[in-house]
Amino acid sequence: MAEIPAPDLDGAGVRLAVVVSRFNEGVTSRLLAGALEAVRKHGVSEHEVVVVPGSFELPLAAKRLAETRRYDAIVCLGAVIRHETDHYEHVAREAAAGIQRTALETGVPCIFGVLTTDREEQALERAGGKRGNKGFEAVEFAIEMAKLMRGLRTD
Ligand code: INI
Repeated sequence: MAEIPAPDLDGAGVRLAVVVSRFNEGVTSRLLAGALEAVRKHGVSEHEVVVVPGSFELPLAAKRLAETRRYDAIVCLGAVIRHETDHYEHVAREAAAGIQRTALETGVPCIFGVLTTDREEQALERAGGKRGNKGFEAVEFAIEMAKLMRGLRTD
């Protein structure tokens, strides 16, 4: 068995943008609180918070922010909760695909901090409830990826 090294989570010198969706605000405000707690805990040097109406809009805002080259990583936070129609499927799929495409097209890590659940209760459990806070975790992943990408630079 090989040991996987722990991530470098020192946020000194790291600049992050956090894009958060207003839709399902009862959940996303908790994700944002978790994200900001991680920003403070790990000493992230700079951060900006940008609000979009829904998770479907996360990729476009993330892309614009990535293209400024002002950020080492973009954290995308949202909560997509299943309702009676298949609207959920479209929003969740496009948010996930768009966020990944933005990362691949810009070379700036974009972290998928979007909860996709059947019920609000399950989302709340993962937004500071008994299953942790996906927003906090998303910032830690962003710091790890920012550091990793610096190390992998070819120029
Ligand atoms: N947006 C979400 O972030 N979560 C949802 O659960 C959701 N649902 O289920 O409708 C949702 N819809 C709005 C969507 O993200 C767009 O803002 C809207 O379609 C306008 O483009």
